[in-house]
Amino acid sequence: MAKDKKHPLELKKIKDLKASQKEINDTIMTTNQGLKINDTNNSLKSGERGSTLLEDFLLREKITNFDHERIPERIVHARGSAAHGYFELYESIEQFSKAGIFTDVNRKTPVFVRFSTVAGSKGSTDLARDVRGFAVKFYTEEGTWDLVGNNMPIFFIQDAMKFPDLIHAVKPEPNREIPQAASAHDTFYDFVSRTTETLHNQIWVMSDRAIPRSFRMMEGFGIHTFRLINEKGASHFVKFHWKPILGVHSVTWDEAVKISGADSDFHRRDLWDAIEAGEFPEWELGIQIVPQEDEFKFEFDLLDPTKLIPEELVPVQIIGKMTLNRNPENFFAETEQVAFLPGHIVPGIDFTNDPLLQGRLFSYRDTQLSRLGGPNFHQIPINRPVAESHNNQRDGHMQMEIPKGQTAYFPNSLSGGCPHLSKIAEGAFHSYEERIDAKKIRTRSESFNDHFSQPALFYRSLAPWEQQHIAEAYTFELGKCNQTHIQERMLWLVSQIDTDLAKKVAEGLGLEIPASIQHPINQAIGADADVEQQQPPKKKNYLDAAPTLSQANTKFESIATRHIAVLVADGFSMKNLKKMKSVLEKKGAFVKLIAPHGGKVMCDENMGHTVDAAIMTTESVLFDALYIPGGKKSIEGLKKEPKFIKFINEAFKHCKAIAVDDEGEDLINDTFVSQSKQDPAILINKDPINFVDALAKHRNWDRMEFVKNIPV
Ligand code: HDE
Repeated sequence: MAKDKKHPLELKKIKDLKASQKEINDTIMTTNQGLKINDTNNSLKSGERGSTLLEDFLLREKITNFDHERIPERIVHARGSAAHGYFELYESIEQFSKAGIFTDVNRKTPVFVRFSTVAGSKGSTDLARDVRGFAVKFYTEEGTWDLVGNNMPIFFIQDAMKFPDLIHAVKPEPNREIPQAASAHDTFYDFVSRTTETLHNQIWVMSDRAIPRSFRMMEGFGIHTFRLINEKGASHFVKFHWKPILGVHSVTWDEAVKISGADSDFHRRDLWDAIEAGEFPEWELGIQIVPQEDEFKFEFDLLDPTKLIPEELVPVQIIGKMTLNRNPENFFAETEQVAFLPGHIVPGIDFTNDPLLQGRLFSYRDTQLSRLGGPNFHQIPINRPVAESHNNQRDGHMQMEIPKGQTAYFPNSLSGGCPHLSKIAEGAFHSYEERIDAKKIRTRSESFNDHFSQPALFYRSLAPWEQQHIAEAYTFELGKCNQTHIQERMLWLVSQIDTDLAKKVAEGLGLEIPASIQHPINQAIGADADVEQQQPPKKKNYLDAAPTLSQANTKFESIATRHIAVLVADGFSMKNLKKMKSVLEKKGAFVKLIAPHGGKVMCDENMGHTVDAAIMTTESVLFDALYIPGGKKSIEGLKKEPKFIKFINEAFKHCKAIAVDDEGEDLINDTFVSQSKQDPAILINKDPINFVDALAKHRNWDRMEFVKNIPV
């Protein structure tokens, strides 16, 4: 197999690197036609102080190009960040799939991955409470495969027909374009409370999954049930999972709100910086396989995208790893112009009849036609396959090739029958021959009707701190709604998921949980929806809990790429810092010096150290943990600047690890930390390895109850 085959973009990069220095030095500015230019600062005028002449083609070319620099942003997932990388298979799964990417362990398949929020515009904050897109383009030798997923394993709706309603409800309200990148408003909960199939994805959005610490610390899911097809043509159902090597970690809502102000590019920067530092983000690819004959074995329908298959029922088999090792060189050309299409599959992978997936197969190409200006968007470098393409498609806006020859039809004899067809045995795509014998009908399958069991399972499976975060999130979101009847309807629905949860939320809202609600709880029943009725939710307790759904059971091994704030002023203890820093950096953490001012800060050995950030330019929420080395003079200096106290109190409130040495203890005595010195993540004069252990646990959530009422 072509082990060393490189994607054209990778080859170009190597070539570019060689050429770049020469280009930077030698390239002469020209017009788009190659005409050399000697002035790009002044327009052509009738005299030094006269009017600009229409004749000025240099001005017109420059401004016209600028006027058309923007293209329509994506209708959803507008805000995104992306990176290049590759996928490697651990072992062949040829018993399930004939796809080269799943059978050839010697391949290094190039990928381009775009992460995104859903609701916000292109310039909105990274830390919005939202689902994250997780779209992977595999440039395989047999053609491009796009796995266009999210960071949550289920979706809001069951049928593509509801997608415009869902998005219209969550986007800013159309009369006043408020709120931006937020689901906390009346129209969204009006829709959710009348469309109970949304409740499962909705409770995931209320969970910490919706405010990740990093793109690098989120799971990814293909969501829909797909098929894998083997060489014999046999089909297995499959769900795809991405498992981050760094584990699944989130920030708190209070941090998310503050990060949005302190650095609205937080996730974008984090991804970029990690790759630049050589700390390449990695995910393992997992599959859940369900044999064809087990299609009806579950309490839910495999075709229903609002349901997940608990890993406790069908374990995830890890089959390979994806590594992101290169940042894009141009945001627009790559991250903005990339076009993902769920319809891009390769032999060995196929669709199912999931009615959401089926609608997506139409939507993505359709949207790219207007977003990228015509049918030739596959010719844009980032969208080009590595597999060669030949067909009789011609012309259209932005045709960038020069197709040669007399013929553009099939069959032909004038071009020797080319391009010719190939046989299935030679790798041609062939749809799985599913037997269909049914009425043409516009309805929803009865088997999709249970909207409560899985949200309840999810809630039951979480740790107490995760459940508390969910209660707070519902209270915040519903508290932002202005209409009491919408809040009450939501309270009733939440009470059907979990009574205690609903009670907590009701208390926060200052409302009673209604005994019942009017109007249908399931709009999917169509025209009858106008009839007032009470449909009891069908709950199926097929599992007491699914621990794999909880972030409490993720990986807590690595501190690589964690950001540690070290608070220092002139006179800090060099000995302490050196000891701590060497341990942290050996484990891949990023250590940053925060001082009262920028420039240099002096240690007690009279050496100047470059400050990474002056306290006025940074915030506690941008760091994972903090360390205060001793040094009497340094502590006195830090005490003079009140923001250091706020900085420490916030880190404490957000349950982060805090280490202090020697006189550092004096500083924390002025903060709320002093009331909690027994906390295992507060380390006073302890060996650095204890700090590493506390940091690897991400947060000490046991502190949550204690810090709940501290006024920070
Ligand atoms: Fe999308 N979705 N979607 N979606 N989606 C788009 O395509 C759509 C759905 C997802 O980084 C759009 O190129 C419909 C599920 C991601 O470029 C659009 C339906 C899942 C991205 C579109 C869904 C997704 C998109 C907007 C219901 C998870 C960003 C721009 C039938 C499995 C990809 C674009 C990127 C983008 C339509 C449902 C994930 C309008 C009609 C379910 C990650 O075509």
